[in-house]
Amino acid sequence: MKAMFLKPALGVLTLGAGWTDAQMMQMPATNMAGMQMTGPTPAAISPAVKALKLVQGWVSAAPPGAEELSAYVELSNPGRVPLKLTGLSTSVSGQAMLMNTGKDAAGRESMQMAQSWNIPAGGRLKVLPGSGHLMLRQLRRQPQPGETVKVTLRFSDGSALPLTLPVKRFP
Ligand SMILES: [Cu+2]
Repeated sequence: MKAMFLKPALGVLTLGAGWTDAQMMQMPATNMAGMQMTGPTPAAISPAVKALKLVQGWVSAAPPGAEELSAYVELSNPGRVPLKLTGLSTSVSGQAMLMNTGKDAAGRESMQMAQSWNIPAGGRLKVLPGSGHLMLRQLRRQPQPGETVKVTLRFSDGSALPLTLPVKRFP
């Protein structure tokens, strides 16, 4: 889908600082059109991914100075197509990954990067404390309770699912 935005026209106004509105109005339409740009292609999303329901989700509030933190989501898949979550990106971190958490043979807390997580048709994916988390690294800022964070989940079918998650103090 092609989307044309008016915003680039503001660039023309900035470049032409000093020009009167009347002069701007007289600019040939072709010149104006030449300054227009095609906006970024909207991220693809399949009907199956679009149908996913966010049952719950949040980003942990970051203590001062934190360089990484966890986010959690529970998704239900009402459709007949199994889906596979393969990664994510966020507005607040330079790097984000899927992490499984559990206990090692000695009973110690451990975590391990996951390549993907399946969301069965008619089933749920629970990325919740005790089982796993979305790990946000290289924080650009420390999200605080009351804020929201934009998270984009990526799927093996090429879909990108944008979510807005609240920030909560946890545990
Ligand atoms: Cu982790």
